[in-house]
Amino acid sequence: MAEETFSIPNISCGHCTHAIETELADLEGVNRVEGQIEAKSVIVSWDAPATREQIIDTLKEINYPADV
Ligand SMILES: [Cu+2]
Repeated sequence: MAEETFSIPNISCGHCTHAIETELADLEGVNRVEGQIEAKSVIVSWDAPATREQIIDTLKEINYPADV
């Protein structure tokens, strides 16, 4: 299992983290998504078939690009 904390500057409120959590949780293989409003970050745990690239691409698509 992989886990990473992604820094996402566009996070400003609970709606942002909720949108991110919902979208990432839809990806097959993603186990856990925990948004942190104050830290403007999201902790993601995943297994195959999900990939780090896929998570980063999805964040970009929903207009919450990760600062990587
Ligand atoms: Cu928001």
